[in-house]
Order: sequence, then structure tokens, then C-alpha cells
Amino acid sequence: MPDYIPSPRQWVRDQVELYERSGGKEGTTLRDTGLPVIIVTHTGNKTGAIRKTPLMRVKDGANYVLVGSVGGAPTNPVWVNNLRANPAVEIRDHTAVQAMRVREVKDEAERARLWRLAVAAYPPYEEYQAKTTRRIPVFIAEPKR
Ligand code: F42
Repeated sequence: MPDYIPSPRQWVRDQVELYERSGGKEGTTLRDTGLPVIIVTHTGNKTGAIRKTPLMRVKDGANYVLVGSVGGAPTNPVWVNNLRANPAVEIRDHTAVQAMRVREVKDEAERARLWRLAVAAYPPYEEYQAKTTRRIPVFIAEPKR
């Protein structure tokens, strides 16, 4: 069993800890926005370690949309590299935990549709895209069959 390495960011680490310790009953929203968050568990592409990344909860039917915005920072979050290298993830949405497979959305029409869903769920994504010259990566996570 590989080791779990928590995020170096204290507030992120604290959110993951509370979310998981409470079995998905507490720590499930982004700070004071009240908007729901999921926890994506994935594998470090260099360390092979278990990584846990909270993201906004954006649903598309049974699927989840994962947005690598990191506040409109100039570079992609490093979890994007992990998902590109190893698409097997686990997603915790409150009390439900599911094995899923991710793929990066490259098709423009599909991305546009999912981006609209993402912005509806979390409007600041639009400002984040405007703040950066990089194209914010979007993944879709589908239940593993
Ligand atoms: N970030 C988003 O991008 N989108 C969201 O919708 C979002 C929502 C959200 C809600 C709640 C919350 O608490 C946080 C939220 N965040 C959101 C922030 C998100 O959880 C991440 O913290 C953020 O996206 C930055 O991700 P990151 O993977 O770049 O994190 C850095 C700080 C980090 O953890 N770096 C690690 C480190 O040790 O420096 C490396 C982690 C790692 O995966 N390493 C890989 C390995 O092999 O282990 C190597 C990666 C490589 O290729 O270099």
C-alpha cells in the first residue's frame, strides 16, 4: 500500500482531514461559499504516493467534471500531471465513495458544454479563466465499469 502524502497547503490538508474523518458529513463545502466539494484520491506520477485533492463538485449525470483552475494561477495544478499519467481515481462525494476513471476533455464542443456546467456550479471559474493565459484543463470522471 503506497503512502498517503497530504497537501503542503494547510487549509487544503485540513479540509481533506475533516471531510474524511467525519465520513463525508463535515468539511464538505468551500470555506464560506457553502458550495459543495468532492475529494479526488489519485496517484502521484513521480512518487507513486496517494494524493487527495478537494475540488468543486460539478456533476454531469453520473459523472463529475474536474476543473484544474487553481484560482487562475499561471501554471496548471500538479494533480493534472497525475491524472494524465494515471486515470484511475476514487471520488468521495459526501458519504459516497466511488472508483472512477478520468479522461481529459479535448473535444471543443464537449468542453464548452462541460465548462458551462462548471461555471453554473462555481461562477468564479469564469474569472479564473480570464485571469490566466493558459487554457484551464477539464477532465471528466466516469464510473469504472
Ligand atoms: N483547485 C482547483 O484547481 N479546482 C477546484 O475546483 C478546487 C476546489 C477546491 C475546493 C476546496 C479546497 O480545499 C481546495 C480546492 N482546490 C481547487 C485546490 C486544490 O485542492 C489543490 O490544492 C490545487 O488545485 C493545487 O493542486 P496541486 O496538485 O498543484 O497542489 C500542490 C500545492 C501540491 O500539493 N503539491 C505537492 C507538493 O508536495 O508540492 C505535489 C503533489 C503531487 O501530486 N506530486 C506528484 C507526485 O508524484 O506525488 C508529482 C507531480 C508533478 O508532476 O510534479
